Formats: sequence, C-alpha cells, structure tokens
Amino acid sequence: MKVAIFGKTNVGKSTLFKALTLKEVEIADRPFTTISPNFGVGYVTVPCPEKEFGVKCNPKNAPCKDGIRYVPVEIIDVAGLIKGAAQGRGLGNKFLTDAASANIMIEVIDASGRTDENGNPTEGYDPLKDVELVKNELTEWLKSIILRSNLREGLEEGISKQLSGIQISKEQIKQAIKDLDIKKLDENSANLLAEYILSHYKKIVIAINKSDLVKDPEEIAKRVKALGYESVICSAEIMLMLREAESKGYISIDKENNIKILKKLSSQQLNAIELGSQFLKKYGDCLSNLMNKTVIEVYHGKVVFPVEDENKLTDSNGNVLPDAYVMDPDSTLYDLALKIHSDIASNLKLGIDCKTKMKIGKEEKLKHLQVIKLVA
Ligand SMILES: Nc1nc2c(ncn2[C@@H]2O[C@H](COP(=O)(O)OP(=O)(O)OP(=O)(O)O)[C@@H](O)[C@H]2O)c(=O)[nH]1
Ligand SMILES: [Mg+2]
Repeated sequence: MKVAIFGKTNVGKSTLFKALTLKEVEIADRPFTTISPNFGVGYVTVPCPEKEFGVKCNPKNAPCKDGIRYVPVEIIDVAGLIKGAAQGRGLGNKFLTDAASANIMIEVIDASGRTDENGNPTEGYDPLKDVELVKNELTEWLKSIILRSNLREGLEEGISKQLSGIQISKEQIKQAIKDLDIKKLDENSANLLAEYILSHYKKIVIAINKSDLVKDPEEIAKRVKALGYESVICSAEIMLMLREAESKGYISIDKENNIKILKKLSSQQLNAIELGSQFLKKYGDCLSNLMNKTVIEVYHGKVVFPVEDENKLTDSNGNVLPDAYVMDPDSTLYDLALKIHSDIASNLKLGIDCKTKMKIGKEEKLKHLQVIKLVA
C-alpha cells in the first residue's frame, strides 16, 4: 500500500510528509525544493481489536497507543509541478510516474492563496485553480503515455503493458475500454481513457493545507467537494511542530486531542503549542484524518490482523495480535498469505475468522478489521 503526496510546487508537500513520517527532508519557501522523491512510512489508525476480544496486544509492526493501532503505510513525497509540467516545464514530468505508481494520491493545495501558479509568493490566488491545473497535467501526461502504446497485440494488451509501470492491470484496462466503448486509439479516446483511469484507479484526496492562515477553510472544502473530491482541512506546519514536540517528550497528546505539557517550555514555545492546541480542537488531528480518509474511506483499503492461534490471537511466539496490514480493496486470503510469506501462501488451505469462527476460502475477499487465522 503506497500513498503519494503531490501537487503544485511550494504548497507544503514535504512539510506534510515530514509531519506524517518524522523523516528529515528539505523544506523551504521557494519552488522546486524537492527534486528526488522522499520515501517514508506513515500510519492509518484503527481501533485495536484487543478490547473487543478482551485481550492485551503485544504489537510488532503496528504500534498501539490508548487502544488505537497505528498501521504502517508507505508514503512518497514527490517533486512539485507547475503548469506545463506534462510538456516538460519546471522539473518536467518524470516524477509523475512516481506519483501515479502509488495506489492513491494526496494532492496538497495552499489554501492561503499565497503561492502563485509557478510556486512564487503572491496574494489572493484561488487555490481551486490548482486542483484543475494538477488534474490537467496528470491527464495530459497519462494521455501521452497511452498514445505511445504498442498496439501490435491489440488495444487491451498494448495499453496495459504501457501502464504496467503505474500498477494498472489488464483487467482494469479491459473494463475501461468496455465502459468507454473504445474501438481505436486516438487523441480523443486516449484522453477519455486517461480521465477514466484517474477517476477510477488513481484517486486523489485533497489536503487543504496552510489552513492556519485562512479564516474559513470550510468554504474551500465545500468548493473542493463540488469539483468531486474528498478533502481534509489541515496545517502541515502546525502538525509537524506538535509531532516534533511530542517525539522530543515536551508534550503528550491524548485521544481527545488534549495536550499536556511535560517539560518546562519558553513562552514562545508555549504560544506555539497553544496555537497548535486551538487548531487541533477546531479541526482534529488532520494527519490521521487525512490518512484514514485517503486509505480507508476513499481507497477502501482493508486493515487485517493475521494470527496463528484463533483463540489466544497469538503468533508462534505468543505475541497477541502482533501485526496489522493494510490490504488492497479486493485482496483475498491468498493475497494476505502472500504478503506474510510465500511459503505460507503455497501451503495455504483456508482461514478462520477469529470473531465468527467461520471458515474463509483462499479466494474469499478480506473484510476491514478482520482478525484471521491462516491455516497452512
Ligand atoms: N503557514 C503554513 N506554512 C506552511 C504549511 N506547510 C508548509 N508551509 C511552508 O510552506 C513552504 C513550502 O513548504 P515545502 O514543504 O517545502 O513545500 P513543497 O510543496 O514540498 O515544495 P517543493 O518541494 O518545492 O515543491 C515552507 O516555507 C513551509 O514552512 C502550513 O500548513 N502552514
Ligand atoms: Mg518538497
């Protein structure tokens, strides 16, 4: 499961990436700071099944805090784009492959309207213009790739081979060609296909960033919704400050987003924390809101907990509910086995749903928050 953070240059992508992953990356108030992509790990949050089953977990890959499991998801922060990127303006279009190779994309926009179309400072720029700009660039880029398909073996085969680099399957292309009733490849059909792929297979969730500088970010959220996108109001800068303060042990933040000061802080630091606290109270934890909306609500990723003992919910070392994975929406029990180990997959017989004790077939689809014993 991979999420790409992308969008126009200088809108706060790397700040958001750093807040989500706490990885050291370059952040600066100028266009094209990020050139090579940054890779890291962020988390979606789900209730730990320990409460429901009356056990205490011993997490391995997915930490648990206050009954909330933090399930890892790969995150990639790509270079920023400007108008004309598909034709090579700015840093060009190579990095669009990085963005589109993810399962789903978070597009960051600067809600404050202080970044112009080339990523330079301005006042009063309409951030909604960027949603269109980015969509157009992505569509143009994808269209040009589709048009370069080798069609010797037919439309389906040719286009799906051409798009295999961005994880589009032959079945998906087949479905798109059928739905759009495409008979031959030309400018028009390639454009339709590109739009179809972006709206069905490479969805976008908008992060309405720099909302700390905006009076009414809800208004922007409404306009984003009218364009057909889900969004989350956020301030990457505030969240980064809070997460760094928390990781250094200066503060703790509980489930209800209450902040507790743990060390003596300067008045400047206290002011910053107070500002952060107000933002949290108003808009919630935008990092987990964003990750959950993107991965669970829009992508329909399924979080599952594989175990070896269906009664104790342990692995072979006695760890209770040790691991949690985010799986693709249509993943089967076999896919889960494959994710854990190829040996488990090749010997897989069936699964058991630890809650209902019902058998799960190899090709049966996984359910969100299922705890599963794999029987090999
Ligand atoms: N006020 C405010 N400033 C922010 C926020 N997020 C980022 N910034 C500032 O915006 C500027 C650009 O941030 P980056 O994270 O480098 O932006 P980027 O989109 O990665 O930029 P490129 O890699 O150059 O495309 C920096 O000065 C950040 O401090 C935010 O939520 N609020
Ligand atoms: Mg950057």
